Amino acid sequence: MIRRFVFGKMIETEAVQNKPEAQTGEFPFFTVDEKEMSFSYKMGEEDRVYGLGENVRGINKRGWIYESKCSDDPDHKEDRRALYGAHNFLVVDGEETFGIFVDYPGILTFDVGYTSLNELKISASDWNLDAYIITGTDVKDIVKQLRKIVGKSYVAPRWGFGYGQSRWSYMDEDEVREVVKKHRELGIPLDSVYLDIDYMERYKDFTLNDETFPDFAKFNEEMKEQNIHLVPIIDAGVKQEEGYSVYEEGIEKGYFCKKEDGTPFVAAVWPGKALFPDMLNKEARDWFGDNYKVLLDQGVEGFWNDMNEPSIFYTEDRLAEVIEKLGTYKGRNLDLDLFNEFTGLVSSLSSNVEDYKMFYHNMNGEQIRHDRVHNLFGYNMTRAAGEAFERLEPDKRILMFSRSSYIGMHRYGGIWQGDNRSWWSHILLNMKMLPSLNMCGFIYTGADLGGFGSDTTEDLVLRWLALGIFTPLMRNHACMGTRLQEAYRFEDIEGFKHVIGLRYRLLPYIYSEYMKAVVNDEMMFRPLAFDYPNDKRAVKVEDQLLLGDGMMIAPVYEQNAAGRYVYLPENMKMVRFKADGTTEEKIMEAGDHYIEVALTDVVIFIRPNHLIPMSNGGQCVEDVDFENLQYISFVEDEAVYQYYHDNGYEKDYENPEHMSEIHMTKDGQVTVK
Ligand code: MIG
Repeated sequence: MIRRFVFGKMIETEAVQNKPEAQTGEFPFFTVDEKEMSFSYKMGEEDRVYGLGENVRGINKRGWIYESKCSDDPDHKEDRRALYGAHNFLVVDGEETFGIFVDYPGILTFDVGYTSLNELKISASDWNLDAYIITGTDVKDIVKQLRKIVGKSYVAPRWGFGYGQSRWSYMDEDEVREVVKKHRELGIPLDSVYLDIDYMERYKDFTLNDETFPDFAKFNEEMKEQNIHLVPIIDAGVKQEEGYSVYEEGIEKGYFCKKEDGTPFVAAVWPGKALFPDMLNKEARDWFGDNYKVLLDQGVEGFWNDMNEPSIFYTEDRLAEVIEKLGTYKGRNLDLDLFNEFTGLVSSLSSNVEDYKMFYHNMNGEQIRHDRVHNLFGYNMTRAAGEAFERLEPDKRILMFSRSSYIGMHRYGGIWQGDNRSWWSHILLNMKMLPSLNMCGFIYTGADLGGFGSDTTEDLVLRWLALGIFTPLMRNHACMGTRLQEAYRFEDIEGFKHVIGLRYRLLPYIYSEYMKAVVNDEMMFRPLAFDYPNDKRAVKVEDQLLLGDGMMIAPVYEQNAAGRYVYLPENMKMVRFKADGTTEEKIMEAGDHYIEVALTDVVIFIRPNHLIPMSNGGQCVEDVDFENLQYISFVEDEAVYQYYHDNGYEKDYENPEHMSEIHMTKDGQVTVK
């Protein structure tokens, strides 16, 4: 059951598509403090709290304070409170089990037993919000109910499930050609190459550098002949430059965010002085979206939207202020205070909250200051794109994922997990975010495999790939200046071929589970707690996940580990895919096991009476045979699998013809219904 309660007058986020009637009765579970603008709930000592989408720390969010405040923060450390997204949904599971979704576009705080161990306190910065209380039979049911009101998740084209190679920065056509050639020559599968900001002419959205990419349409053609999709980045800020048509047109029509005095708000981002299109204004959004046509017309079928928190390096006013202050430091002693003041001052320049109060959106004729709707910007940039794709390419699925997001954006695109680091701890963080994101409707997601910032190592890339082969978005991406980390840069090429190749073999299962999660409003990745709620051990496990109904994964996330401990909540079959092409299968009893996992092994666990459909693999998704399947299975009596199979580019997602039922008997007989 979903109950909607209205507090003040919410600024419409359009996250919820079918709003239930507002309730007038008492707000359940929480104590409401209107003055303090907060909801408090007394948690039972053993209650677990799930959700909040993209954020730091555990699957169980207890013991920290989180914020919904879309932030460009490349340090995904434990002491952070917010990353790029604002996902205001959580489920308390314990003495009482219920979900709460706070539909509120400004900054929110979720104190989950941080200030006081057993208190959950949600505080808003303004008392204008809708709060939904959801109760149901269990956590999965509650999640499903939320998903029902916020709408169906975005569906990526099937080629978007192939392996993608990215790096900031591939500077020109030849560099891209080289990446593709290396993969193809060595037989490392590949489906896409991502273009970062350097493909543009001086970081101008919807332009191409015509020296480095002289004939982009032709180049796209050349790539497509090799089954490679080029996926360019689009940034939120539009360069201020006379004669640049996007800028000129935006100014002429008044589509950029403005300051109080009505002049456009200018901030420094990649192109230098830049303006933010008013993504919250329908006309401006339509206009921005239509600009993607420039690239669609040249054969592009996918994009990633970046810097849309929106990220601000600095503004002119703030820079002037800082420079003035710095001037007053002359003659002072060079003590630590001065040093701290000075470094603090300089670092305060970027994404400063004060700057978010300097500009306005025109929402249905009303001027709304940005900070009140901060968390809707990235969402609406991606919505601009998604809605434009529906207009411009109605019959085609376009790959789209964003950095910043809010619940509601899941209808228009996926997300990637932003600027992680080449740290072992970030494999685990990547994994822990998957179920939380799935809860909020973000199913097409993945992290920068190998790590974005810092130098990576061969073993880290391999181990990370061994997780990445399961995530819908499987992309190796790295920051400029870091160690090169394309698979072919390393020594054990066979190992990389094996691990990446396995993705393509597992695709029938991964794609099918993805589509079912979307169509049925379910989660592709779940913590063990959601399926084994009465198993005291299982509910605490945070480094293993269920993938779909039949599979459990348990990636290795420590350097130099020979394997790891795995907890099995029931008897399962372990399947080990080895680099020499052999597969080892072993039925294991419920309980704890130490599993050896060589650097190029991939180990999965199959639940009883389940089967995993697989293919022969391929060099790209196009090669994969989704019809003549092979199976790995653990059949005690009979296994039944609901297989989703479509052509991967059409949009009739809910057509029942895409479903078939695969039965397998104990002696391996397969029938398909
Ligand atoms: O300020 O475009 O998260 O993936 O490579 C950095 C350059 C801007 C941030 C993105 C990252 C991308 C980078 N961008």
